[in-house]
Amino acid sequence: MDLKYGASREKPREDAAMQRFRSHRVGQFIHWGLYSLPAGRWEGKDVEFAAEFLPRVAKIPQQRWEALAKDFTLADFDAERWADTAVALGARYMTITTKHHDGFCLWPSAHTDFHMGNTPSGRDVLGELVAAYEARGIDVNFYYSVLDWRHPDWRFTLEDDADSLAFARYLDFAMKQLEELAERYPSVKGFWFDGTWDESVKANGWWTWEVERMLKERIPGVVVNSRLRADDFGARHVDSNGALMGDYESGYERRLPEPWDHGVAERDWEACMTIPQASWGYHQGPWAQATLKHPWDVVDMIAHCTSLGGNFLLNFGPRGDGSMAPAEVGIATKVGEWLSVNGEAIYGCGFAEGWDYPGWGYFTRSATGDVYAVVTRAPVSGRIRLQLPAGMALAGVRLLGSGEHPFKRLADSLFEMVIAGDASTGPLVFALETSALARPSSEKEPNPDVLD
Ligand code: JFZ
Repeated sequence: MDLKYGASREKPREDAAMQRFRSHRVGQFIHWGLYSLPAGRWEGKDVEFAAEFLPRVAKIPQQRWEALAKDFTLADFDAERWADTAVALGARYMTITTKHHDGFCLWPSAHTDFHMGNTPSGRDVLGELVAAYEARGIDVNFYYSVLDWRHPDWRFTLEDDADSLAFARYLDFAMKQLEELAERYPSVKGFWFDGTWDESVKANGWWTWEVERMLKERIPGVVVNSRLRADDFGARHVDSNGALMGDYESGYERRLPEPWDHGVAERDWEACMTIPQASWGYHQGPWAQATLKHPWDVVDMIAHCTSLGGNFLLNFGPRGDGSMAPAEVGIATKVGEWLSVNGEAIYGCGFAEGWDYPGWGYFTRSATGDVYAVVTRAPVSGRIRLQLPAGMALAGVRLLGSGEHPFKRLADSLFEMVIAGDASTGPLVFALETSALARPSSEKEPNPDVLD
């Protein structure tokens, strides 16, 4: 069907900027705003819900929420230290909340008074972050919530002409803010849109199309997530003809595709993940702090995403004083140490066509065709089987961070290794050297799959 505001292409983008984004694989997400100050606690009571939703869940009067701005003093904020945590994690890009659902902006926007420039420090923290991260070679992307709880013209639904008029003014405001971001921070590499699920936005697919067009005109190579987009009929992410809108799919939110769902690898995609069970903004309560993920669980998710051609965006919730939570820095450091040894199986790698999901972890493949076995779920037997694609044999195995590793052949393209990982080193990664099977399937050898 003919769409005016559908996808702009059927196949993944292959320009240099997109290849760069795709090769990153590991990103640092940051949720930071006024909600970082109460950090999930209001009037002495823990509110067991994502901290960035506190004003809604605890029904906080608007003036009291806005009054938090005078306490946002940045007593312990240093953009350089944040950027160091991204380096420690091994992140190649960072995505920061420029404005979340409460409408508070981290940059001094000319289109609202509700921004960091009107807090005691008056600093442009967004500008400081862009400079600090880029100085370390880390790409910066902007998260922007289209949903805005504070703006008087925001509407969830459009019931009458008055709503439509108000919402048109809102969309104009948001467009101006996005133009402002593009103009003030032209080195930004991507935009990550959120809060686009309401009927009001779905009824204005033209606007999401126009935002994508505007950003791409102003910032050559800019990468935009699918969550921005709705088409002529309000279809989101994927248009009414089944083509992906935006440049990559951003629907994997605190969940990952099934590891055997190889069809996912045909598109670019990114999954985002919290460190605690379910809060993006920093939540100080035991509800969140008791559930922090283990670094090896994070590594498992990174390898999982890479094996299906996706990026993994790990979220950090810095605290209200501007400092990073030490527990999150600790996790980042462990993951980064693992990546410094094993990153050749992650960065620039993707789906290994022809290699079935092995159960004990994941296969990944580099741009030059090297295949890796990332063993995140080692069996208690200490043995793993490597089923190679038909016609292939294993010619050598190298344990990353160590050296040659023994293996034996069980049948044609089926091999086995004894592995000895432990919790201190984390998941082991093996680089697999392959060759063509020396001879076709022999009749002399029994087929282990067939029972006599
Ligand atoms: C949204 C926000 O509401 C949340 O605060 C956070 O910023 C997160 C990254 O994005 O939450 C979502 C968005 C989409 C889904 C679930 C939660 N989804 O598609 O399932």
